[in-house]
Amino acid sequence: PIKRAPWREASVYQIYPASFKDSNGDGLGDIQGIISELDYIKSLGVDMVWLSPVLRSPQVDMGYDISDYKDIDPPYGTMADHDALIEGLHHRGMKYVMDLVVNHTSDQHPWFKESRSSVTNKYRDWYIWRPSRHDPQTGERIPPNNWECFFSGSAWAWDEMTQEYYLHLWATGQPDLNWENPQVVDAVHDVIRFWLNRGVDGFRMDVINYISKEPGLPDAKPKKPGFLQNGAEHFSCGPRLHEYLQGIGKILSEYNAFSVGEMPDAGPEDILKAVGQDRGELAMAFHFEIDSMDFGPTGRFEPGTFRPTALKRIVNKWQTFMLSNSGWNALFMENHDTSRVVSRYASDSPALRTISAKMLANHLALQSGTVFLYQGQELAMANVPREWGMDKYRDIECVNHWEMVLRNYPDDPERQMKYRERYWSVGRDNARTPMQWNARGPSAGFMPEGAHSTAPWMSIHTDYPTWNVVNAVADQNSSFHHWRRVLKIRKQYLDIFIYGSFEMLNLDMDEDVIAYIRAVDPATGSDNGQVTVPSQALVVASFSVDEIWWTVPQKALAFLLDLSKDMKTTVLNIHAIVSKLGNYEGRNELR
Ligand code: ISL
Repeated sequence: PIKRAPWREASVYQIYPASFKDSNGDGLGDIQGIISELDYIKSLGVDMVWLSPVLRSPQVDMGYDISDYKDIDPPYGTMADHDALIEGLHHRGMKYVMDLVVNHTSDQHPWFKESRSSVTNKYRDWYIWRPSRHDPQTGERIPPNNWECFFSGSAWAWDEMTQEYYLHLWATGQPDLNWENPQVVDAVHDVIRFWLNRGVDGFRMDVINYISKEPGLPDAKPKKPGFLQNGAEHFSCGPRLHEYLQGIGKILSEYNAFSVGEMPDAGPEDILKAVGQDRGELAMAFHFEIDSMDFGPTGRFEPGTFRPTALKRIVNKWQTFMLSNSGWNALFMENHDTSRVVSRYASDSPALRTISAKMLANHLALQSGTVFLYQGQELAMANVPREWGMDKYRDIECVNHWEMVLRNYPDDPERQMKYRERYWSVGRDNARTPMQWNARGPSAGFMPEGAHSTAPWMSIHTDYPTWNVVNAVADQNSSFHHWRRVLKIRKQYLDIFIYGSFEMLNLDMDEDVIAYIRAVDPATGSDNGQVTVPSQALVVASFSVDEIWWTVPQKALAFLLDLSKDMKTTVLNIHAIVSKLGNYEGRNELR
């Protein structure tokens, strides 16, 4: 059975530092800005704060390209600011989670500068260098394999000086580290210890399942026309991954540190190997089956559609699998790489936007797992305005893709429009517009009053006069207050919502309703083996924009009517709030 642990009960707030709050008026969010809003964060009732990277970086990929693992990037602040942030969090009883980006570094990192300087340099083998191949027909130089970079083009960059290619699964400015080299492993361990010694409580580990590549780096199987192919089958959860994770896990356990791995392209069995409670690796990991549900078969910008029934199946699979195998889920629907959930999965129309945010909050946060809430999600922030021109998009993934589209399809306005539609609906820029603190223009309180000679690094969403922190905090019916209540209920009834069992209802029915029962599990449930009352909860979420009828299954009806008055109100509130289903009136139907 699953052992109790504070991190299972925790909820985590993710901050995207560039867009959270700018304290000095340079248009970029910073650490002092975060410090000034710690009470706001605390008021949500979260236990930990995860910051996307603030370490030294040329910012090719918003700090996911690190050039010094032991210093703060000056636009974000200083080491002293960072220490003060940790102290401010600890003072308020919250923990600090740092983003650890060690699949790759920046090409400006001294290790890489050394590495590329000559084939005999002692850092050469810290990265993945290979000679070129030649096309048998044309004799032209071609890369060592057909892997495609996640940000368009080949995953190999040719280096003129030493006449070899280096591997970069992400931008050319993000060369992949060679974990086969024990010196790299030691260097990463050193970075981990450095921050743990400075008061960091744990790490979110960027694409950590990509660190072990299959020896020989074989060509990827063709999945689409053309030379370049997604090579994940050869670098996701590679042969030495668990050895590397155990090495990290050992250090983490010395410090009792928290960990969450980011693991795209990994299924439940793979992730369980990293998060099973006796594995000594990670506490939990993000999977991307939900996030990629509405992507096309060959990538984010290819058309795909979201269906609640597909979501239902994925949720059911991960919930039951982790619970029955003593693993653990990291629950998220929004982060800095996604679009906004109200726009993406429900509705951001003025009438339905708040209820959509509440519905999604309940659906997500009452599942079994540790909950991750992304900045602005609590405000029901929406995707960027549809009419935005491409000049407003900032993300390298989107910008590179758009360049590729213009290059390859200059005379195909229809195709161009198709992709622009995708940037708007699933592009990463959607989650990156600055936080909207108040209704005051021009920066919605993101920048200090009177400091508007510079523009914010990314445009503010035009809906800020209505959708902002001041309004949300003032309105008890806002999604902000709803998130507070859900995070509280989750902990108040932790035998149900955190350690309880999970049962999906009507798995193959109800296109638009996702309903599940959480119940105290006598095996893990309570410390003394006694089942407390209430012991079960029904969570119903309707993804329909129209009013619909839903029949409460008999087994849920029985305990619904049985609940103590208090819990009944709570549960009914959950219904009323979450669902666009109206009030429960003692019938076996919810409207
Ligand atoms: O862009 C993606 C693939 O199309 C995303 O799914 C994302 O890049 C992937 O989940 C990995 O994300 C992490 O590593 C990237 C960085 O750009 C992301 O911001 C980060 O979260 C490379 O470091």
